[in-house]
Amino acid sequence: MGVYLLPSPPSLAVVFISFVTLSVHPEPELAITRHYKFDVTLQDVTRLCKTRSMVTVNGKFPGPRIVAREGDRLLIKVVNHVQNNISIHWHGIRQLRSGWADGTAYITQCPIQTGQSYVYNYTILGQRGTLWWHAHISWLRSTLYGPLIILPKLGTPYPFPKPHREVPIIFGNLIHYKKAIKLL
Ligand SMILES: [Cu+2]
Repeated sequence: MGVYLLPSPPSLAVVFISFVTLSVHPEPELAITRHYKFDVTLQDVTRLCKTRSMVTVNGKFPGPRIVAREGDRLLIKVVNHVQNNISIHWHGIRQLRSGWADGTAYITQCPIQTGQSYVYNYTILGQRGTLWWHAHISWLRSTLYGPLIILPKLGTPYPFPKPHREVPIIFGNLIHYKKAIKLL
């Protein structure tokens, strides 16, 4: 005949420690997970009176802005609809224990091939301010880029008087290839 041991009930000490832990940390976790989707497509874009076909994210040039708060987790699904291989680098983000999400093609990941997708998954720790994201393969970064804005945690003030308004400004370099070739 076997002897069956019933699991013992939680001791008073365990119950007490759990109660103390809940009492010390009554605030809910404020960090959230934010979802973005980047569709990489070819798009006709007109700038400086010229229209050209370029690789874009969601048809925008510059690309869409990402906004998060310090401590948030970002899940960004990148879907490649163009003929080029793609990877997106999150410039300036410290990839702490998420190096595979850095986006440097052939270094931390294989590029995303035509018709394929990849979900970048990382948490922003100890950083705030305005950074940017850009393609990290070939010269695609010339048209694939956009702002990455990290706000302070809720309830944490800026280290300067709160601005009346914030407007991200991105500098890019648009080359009209026909003229450039003629100059050569
Ligand atoms: Cu970069």
